[in-house]
Amino acid sequence: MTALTLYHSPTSPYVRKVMIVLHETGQLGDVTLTHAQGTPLDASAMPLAQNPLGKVPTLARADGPALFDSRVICQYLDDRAKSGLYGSGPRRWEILSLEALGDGMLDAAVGMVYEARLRPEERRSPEIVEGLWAKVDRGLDMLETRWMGHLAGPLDAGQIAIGAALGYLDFRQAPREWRKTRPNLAQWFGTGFARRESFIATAPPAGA
Ligand SMILES: N[C@@H](CCC(=O)N[C@@H](CS)C(=O)NCC(=O)O)C(=O)O
Repeated sequence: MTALTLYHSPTSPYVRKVMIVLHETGQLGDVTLTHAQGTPLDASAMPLAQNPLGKVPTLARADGPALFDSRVICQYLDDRAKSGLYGSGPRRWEILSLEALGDGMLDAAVGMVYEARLRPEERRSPEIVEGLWAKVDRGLDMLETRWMGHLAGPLDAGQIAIGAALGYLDFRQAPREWRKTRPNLAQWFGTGFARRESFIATAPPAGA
């Protein structure tokens, strides 16, 4: 079997996607985890030789170039385990779109955290923060109104991305109360996805 090293941070929702796939496909034992954490302001502890973008997740392989980003890694792991998380036929396009939606919501939510943490207070922009939240908000509305049928189906990579995104909203944006106007999505998450062993086992450390 190929030696795999995953550059990992326990608070990264993109890493969480990959970890959920590893759990769900029974590949956890095939991967060594190496801690890496950084920001656009300090990439010194990031795997820059493997990923010049200085981001996690990055998956180093003994038999080929490192893989990034989370979408590529998740597809690689799915292919490696032949687990079918990306589906086939028309459903594949739905799954890829759902994953793109989850990742895009994450990009906006992570951007909000960077704005608050990395920028000095006097240079922060409430307009940018609200503009980023508006992306998340519209994404949540679309999930509630158009995607519940798909979410009710068997586990796939799109659902994993949405689950990781909702988990991150609870972790970093709880005061925004995303559940308030999305009862169906809240139910799918609370009574289904969030109860999966893979999701529980990959929770970010409290207080991090
Ligand atoms: N599109 C990437 C995003 C990865 C990402 O932004 N990861 C964050 C951690 S949550 C990171 O490494 N940030 C460091 C930086 O942006 O410099 C993916 O899906 O893997």
